[in-house]
Amino acid sequence: MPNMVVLISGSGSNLQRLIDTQDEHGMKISLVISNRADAYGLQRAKQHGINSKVLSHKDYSDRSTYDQALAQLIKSEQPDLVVLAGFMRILTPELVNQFLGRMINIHPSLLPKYPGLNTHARALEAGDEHHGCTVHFVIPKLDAGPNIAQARLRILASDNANSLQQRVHQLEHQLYPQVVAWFAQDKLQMNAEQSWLDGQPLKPQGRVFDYS
Ligand code: NHR
Ligand code: GAR
Repeated sequence: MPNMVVLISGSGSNLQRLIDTQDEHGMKISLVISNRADAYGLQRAKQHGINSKVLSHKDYSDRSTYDQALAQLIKSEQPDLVVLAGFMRILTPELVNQFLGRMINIHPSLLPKYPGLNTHARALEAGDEHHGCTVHFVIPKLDAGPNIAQARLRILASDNANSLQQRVHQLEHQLYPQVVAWFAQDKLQMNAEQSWLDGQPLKPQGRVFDYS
C-alpha cells in the first residue's frame, strides 16, 4: 500500500476522516506530525495505533532550521504523499520544493478567493453567494498551487462565520478522502504547475463538487 504522512496543528477532524477511510482511499498513514503538543489530532492517531511525533516550532530559532528538521522527519518515512490537514505553519520554499507534486493542502475557501486566514468571515463580509473548500497541490507561494478539487455550498441568510465553518468542515470531510484516493490510484499528477486527473488537465477551479 502507498503511504502518506499527515501534518496537523489542531483538532484533526480531517485526519480522523482519512483514518476512517483508509480502506477506501488505499493509502496507509505511516506518521502524523504536529507542531503543537496539545493538538487533539495526536490523540486520534494514538487511538488508532498510528505513529505520531510532535515537532514544535518553538524549539527552533527560525523557520528555516525548523523546516530542515521537519523535512528530515517527513523523508524518514519515504512517503508517496504528504497531506496538510489543518497545518498552520507556512512552509519554506526549500521544504516545499522537496515534495513538489507530492504535497497537498485543504483550505477553507474557494481558492483563489481568500488565501490565508479568517476565510469564513471574509466570504460573509464580501456578500458572496457561494463558499466552500479547496484541495490544491502545495507550491512555495502560499495557497497558490494548482487546484485539484473544490466543494461548494450556497451561503444562507442565516449563516454566520461559525455556522459556515461547520458546514464547510463537513464538505472537507467528503472531499479530502476522494482526492487521496485519486492520488493512490495514480490518477492525479501535478505537471507544469497544473493539476491533471485521468490524463487530462483540470480547469483552474479543479474538479467541482456542487452542494449548493
Ligand atoms: N506553505 C506553502 N509554502 N504553501 C502553501 O500553500 C501552504 C504552506 C503552509 C501551510 C496551509 C494554509 C491554509 O490552508 C498551508 C499552505 C498557515 C498560514 C499562516 O499564516 C497561512 C496559510 C496556511 C497555513 N500561518 C502563520 C505562520 O506564521 C501562523 C498562524 C498560526 O500559528 O495560527 O506560519 O490556509
Ligand atoms: C480545516 O477547516 C482546514 O481547512 C483549515 O483548518 C481546519 C482544520 O480542521 N486549514 C487552514 O485553515 C489552514 N490554514 P481539522 O483540524 O479538524 O482537520
